[in-house]
Amino acid sequence: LDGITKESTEAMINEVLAVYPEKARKKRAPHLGANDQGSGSACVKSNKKTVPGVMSARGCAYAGAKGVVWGPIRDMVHVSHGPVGCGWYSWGTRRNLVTGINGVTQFAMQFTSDFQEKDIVYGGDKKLRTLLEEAKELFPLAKGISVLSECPVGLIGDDINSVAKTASKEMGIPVIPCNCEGFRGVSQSLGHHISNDTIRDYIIETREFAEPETPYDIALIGDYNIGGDVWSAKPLLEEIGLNVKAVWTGDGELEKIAATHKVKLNLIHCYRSMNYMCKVMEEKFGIPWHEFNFFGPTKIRESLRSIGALFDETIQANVEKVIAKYDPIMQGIIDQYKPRLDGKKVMLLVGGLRPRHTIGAYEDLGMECVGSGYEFAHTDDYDRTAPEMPDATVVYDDPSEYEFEKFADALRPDLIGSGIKEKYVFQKMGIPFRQMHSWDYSGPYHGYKGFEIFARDVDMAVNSPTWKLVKSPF
Ligand code: ICS
Repeated sequence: LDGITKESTEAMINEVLAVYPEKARKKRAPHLGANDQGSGSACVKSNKKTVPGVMSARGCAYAGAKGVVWGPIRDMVHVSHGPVGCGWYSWGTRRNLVTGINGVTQFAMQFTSDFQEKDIVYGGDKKLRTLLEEAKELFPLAKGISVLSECPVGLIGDDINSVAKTASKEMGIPVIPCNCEGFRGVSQSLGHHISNDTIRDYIIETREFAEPETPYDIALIGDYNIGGDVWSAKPLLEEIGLNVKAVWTGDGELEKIAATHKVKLNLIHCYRSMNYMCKVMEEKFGIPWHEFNFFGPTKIRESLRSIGALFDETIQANVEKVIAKYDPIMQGIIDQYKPRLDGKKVMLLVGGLRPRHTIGAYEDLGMECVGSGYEFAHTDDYDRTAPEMPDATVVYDDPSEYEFEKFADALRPDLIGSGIKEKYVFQKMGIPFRQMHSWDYSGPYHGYKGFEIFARDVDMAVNSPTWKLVKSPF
């Protein structure tokens, strides 16, 4: 990119690191780097404990289990087991939308065991047992119950596994214990892994699909229906002739997830949160898996063709028909918004997937990504990021608020895409912002349907006349 070289990026990083005490500087330095696009491998270290004392945007293992993997399954009761706050503050905020009737076919409510002091002192197992029975009585149509442990449950040594086991037997529905206490690991990422393991141990292979098998049976893995993403991605996969038999886990159904060992192919959107189960299903049932990206027409086109290549000529012909149908519509959107966004610079910091997945969509609109990073990505995510980011641009892993602000000050982006904790800081600095976790109360952003909304939202943020009224401290 214009004006960005390996030297300029490294100088910028060194300037930011210079204010740290030596010990902190040594710890943070390997997490900040200049992208080496050609290498195709990570330029930073990752998945390490956050340096104490700095502001991190990370979440916890409970968040990765309750908020991310389990919460979106619509026909189960998900119990936040522990004090009330974790359940309350993780209720509805991820915008993983669901269909159905609340309390009848979907259960998007806050269920918590609401630990009090006496539960901490005497243990909460009895309370959990009572709660499970009450939940079953109040919501007899729920297909199962997940028990998601908050920190105290692990600290006091409660045995939720045995409570769940007996309750499940006596009540006749799956009760799944998930030991996802927030203190485990270094971020929400371990919560994903623990939840994948729990699906492996308690769910998969316990059901069969009702309909007969076809060669086109697939599962859509790692789409959580944020702002309705699944409702854009699933019909698109169906339009090319595939049978989407299960969705993990956006607007998901327990029994379909449980029968996924019968599909022919797993198509995975969010690699970070669900690569574990794809690998398990490959090893155990011989199901191949394939990564794809439904952000922006360029990546959608590439993805549809790469998916088609795994099937026969019928699907491949359908893919070309679908591309030919949507390309002109997408070009219309690009013609409308690109003149307003061409050459604008964007910086990204989101969880573990979206920074690398959305770059192509910004580029479709003529924008350039000048900085990118993750809260909790691992080396395999940074490897996948290298070819997507322009060469020599800055990559930051679990950056502190200070680092992110200093990079923004140096790079002066026209847009920042990150989370709620960053939003108001940057808006007060006069920088347009989009929340790229919740789609800023908009969405869907996946698929062809999503690109139109994405383009409108980005234009609305970048070109809003409001920015003329903000006095930037820069
Ligand atoms: Fe995957 Mo926020 Fe996903 Fe990703 Fe994951 Fe989280 Fe969200 Fe973010 C997620 S599963 S909740 S795509 S829907 S934990 S936006 S890695 S941080 S980038």
